[in-house]
Amino acid sequence: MKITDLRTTPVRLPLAEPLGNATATIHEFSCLVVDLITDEGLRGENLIFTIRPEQLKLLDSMVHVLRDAVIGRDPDDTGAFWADAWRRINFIGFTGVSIMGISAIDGAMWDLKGRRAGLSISRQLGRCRETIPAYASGGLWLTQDIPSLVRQAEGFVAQGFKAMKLRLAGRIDVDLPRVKAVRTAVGSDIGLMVDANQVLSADEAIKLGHALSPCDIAWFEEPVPAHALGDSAKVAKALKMPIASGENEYTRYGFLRMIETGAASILMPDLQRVGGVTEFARVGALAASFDLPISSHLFPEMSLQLLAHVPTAHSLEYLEWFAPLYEEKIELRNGEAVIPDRPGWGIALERSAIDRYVI
Ligand code: SMN
Ligand code: MG
Repeated sequence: MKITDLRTTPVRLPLAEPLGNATATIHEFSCLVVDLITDEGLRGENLIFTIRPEQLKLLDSMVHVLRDAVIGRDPDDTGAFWADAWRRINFIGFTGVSIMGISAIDGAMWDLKGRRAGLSISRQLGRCRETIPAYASGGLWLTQDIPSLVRQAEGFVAQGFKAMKLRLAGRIDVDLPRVKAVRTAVGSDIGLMVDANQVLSADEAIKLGHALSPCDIAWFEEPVPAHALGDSAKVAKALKMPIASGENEYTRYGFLRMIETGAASILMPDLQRVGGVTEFARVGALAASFDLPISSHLFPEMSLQLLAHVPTAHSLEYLEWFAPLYEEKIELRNGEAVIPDRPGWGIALERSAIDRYVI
């Protein structure tokens, strides 16, 4: 069996309510569906996205630039594709859009390989578990006031979530009352994470971390700019609460630097930025070598397959952003997500929904 075609479909997914973190207010997602087709008519699929519509053509171009690395290959040869694509991006760079292009094709190839074998991606990689704790991340935005935060946090608890994440502004006067209100509303048994989306200096982060520590913070995410690994390590040393980071990190080399510098003790690879299934699994092995927990960033429907496999998997970031594009919803049981064991990703894109939102 050989891969004979690569197709992309641009999709615009509008949001009912804008959502805000410390760096952006998001009104819509600009997605790219990536399909690989074989000479036997089998198809493998993947999804990447950007929050800025004007960047979508860049993602699309990058995927097509890597076309020659995948056309003609056997779908099982994911490692060979990855190595070939890596060699091809030498001149344009080993991070950023280059890796997003690799991720997009790599994931579609894994889906194809799984469908061909009749096995889930996690079964092909090797499964460690059937379920994974899911934390509620689709809410508690900066665009909400305190009564709305409290209402939503209580709703998450009622849905069975045992943990949730709140976005920070990066200012003690703004953040402390918000975090306190949510902690009071959910009680002491619920994990409460906070995410500063890189807006603080190390000293500011240490001050804010100390101010928030009576609220029993499960992790402090991206306190400082993602590239400032030394600053992140300084924050990690100064605070008792764990530092989580990695959504803006690329490939195993990036995660190795994070580990070596002590920048974070909870690693958060993102399927689109880390380098796809192939590289997420490698980062999983790297994390396991240091006994460091892994929590996935975004893409919950697909990340489940990796969290099944990674020995030190900690939690799933659960949100329903892309749920309208999928045939099935993630099954939640008492705050845990059930990891599908159906061929490929195990949760397929709904083609009529793609047609509805196509640009
Ligand atoms: C996040 C990432 C992208 C858009 C909005 C929010 C956030 C997360 O950093 O961790 O989900
Ligand atoms: Mg984050």
